[in-house]
Amino acid sequence: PPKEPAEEEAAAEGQEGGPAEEAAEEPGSWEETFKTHTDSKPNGPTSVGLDFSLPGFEHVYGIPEHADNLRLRTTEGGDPYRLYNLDVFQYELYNPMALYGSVPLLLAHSARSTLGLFWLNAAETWVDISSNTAGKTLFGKLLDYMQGGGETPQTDVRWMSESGIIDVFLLLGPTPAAVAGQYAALTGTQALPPLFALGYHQSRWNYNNEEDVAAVERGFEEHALPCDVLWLDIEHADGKRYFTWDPSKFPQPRAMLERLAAKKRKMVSIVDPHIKVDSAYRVHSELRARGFYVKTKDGGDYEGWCWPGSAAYPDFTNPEMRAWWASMFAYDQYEGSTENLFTWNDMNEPSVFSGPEVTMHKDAVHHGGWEHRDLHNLYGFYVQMATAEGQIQRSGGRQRPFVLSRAFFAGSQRYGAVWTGDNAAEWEHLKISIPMCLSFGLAGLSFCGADVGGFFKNPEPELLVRWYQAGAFQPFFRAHAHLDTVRREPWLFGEENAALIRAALRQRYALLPFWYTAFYRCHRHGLPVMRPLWMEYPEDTTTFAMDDQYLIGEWRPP
Ligand code: MIG
Repeated sequence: PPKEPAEEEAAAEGQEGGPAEEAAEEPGSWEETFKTHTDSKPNGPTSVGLDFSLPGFEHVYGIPEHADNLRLRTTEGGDPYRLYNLDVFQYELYNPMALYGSVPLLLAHSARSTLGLFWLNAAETWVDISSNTAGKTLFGKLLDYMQGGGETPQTDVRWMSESGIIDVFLLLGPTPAAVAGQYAALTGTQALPPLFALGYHQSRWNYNNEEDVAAVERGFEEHALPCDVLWLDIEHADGKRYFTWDPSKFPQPRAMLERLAAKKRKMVSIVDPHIKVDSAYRVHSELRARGFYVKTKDGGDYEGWCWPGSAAYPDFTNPEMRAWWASMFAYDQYEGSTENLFTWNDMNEPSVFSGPEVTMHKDAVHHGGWEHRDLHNLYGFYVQMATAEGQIQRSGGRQRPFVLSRAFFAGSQRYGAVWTGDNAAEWEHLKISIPMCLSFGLAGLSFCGADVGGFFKNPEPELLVRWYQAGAFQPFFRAHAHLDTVRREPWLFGEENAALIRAALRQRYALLPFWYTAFYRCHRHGLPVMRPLWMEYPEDTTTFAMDDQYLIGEWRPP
């Protein structure tokens, strides 16, 4: 919240003594420039932080999203792990840099016990991890003594956030399952997906028109490949005006959806949160008239450049705006939509092509006067929340929603699925999909997957086949590909490869009741659907750094 005027003066004049004065004079404290961007920092320099010492713990996990091993590394001498939802172009692997989503939950595990640290702060956050045996706390030294003089390991964790308050929850376990339950009690459990959503999803950027959709569906039928859902990316909308259809490519969306429904198939269309600034576009004119857009520091509607050209950003932190957004999914509001149409929320970090680090300026202003800085990592969470609410409402509360989101925060599991964003058709990306999804699961996000086949580049046939075989055993199972890639529907790689992919898809469908039950249990108890081995065998130290094996399903209660 804004500072008291007295505090502001004190800080500005450095009346609090030496350090405050230095801080105030440090370049960038009050106004910072980054490339061509300026952050006005009207509240001056702020930050909160806290150090934790974890005597007896050597292995820490969690704080997704990072493209890294499941077991976190120490960050000494390098950058800390960063939590700041960003639209990253071609992300690098084994790297602590921020990606699309953030969950500030860290788990520590040893053969004796497991605990969690939940740092509830949605501002830009950094986490430093160091292994500390020399400068131990008294408790650490006592542990050494109790264990007969041997050196017990200790991990130190430093949390730092740019703004907000210190609000931290210590989850004392002592078992992995107990920590998962404690975290679920705070943030909720995974929403139970509708059964179809656990089947196979076929996506690409883009299926070009209604004929293309029909031909792809026919391909699945003719090759006896099970598939429940076809996806439409941004090109389906009229000039990237979401909630509309391109009139020449998709002139009869309702008839198309009914044809799919006749085979019990579903469709997902993308609805992004950047809204084209165009007074002839009803979504825009209503949002503007109701004052529902995020504002600049000077009070005007915040505008940035994105897919539609000039775009504004609905303020999803405003409950009235979310109610309005939800109402847009009513069948008479979203024209051409039907019961079997579901939603994909992309670009909700939010992505702003013209903004600093491709996101929103931190001094933009939200409902209640909060700066974007204070709640950045929550924006995407609220987009998915409002969209899921819209789907529930349109069915009169009778049907479960399905919404895929790229950005997320603690608690996003209550609103649907997440995926690992723009990976690449490379073996290393297939490999890292496992620890990335395991890490999501530890942070409560059980319904997660990676683009099967890899988003960027063209997979060689063996990589595609292997990716289907792996993806069939990950919770969210969707093939997806970039606009510029070669078409890769499973039958395009010869009969032998199609047969291998068919076998993988059938394995998935043979186990569908098993997946559904696993999700039901997760929904009830909060234990991840896809789990690292150490959760099941907490005393088996050989499992603590495993990235390439995991368990699905039955959980024996502790
Ligand atoms: O700037 O909608 O991660 O899955 O196909 C790219 C187009 C925007 C990024 C998503 C990707 C999607 C693409 N989107």
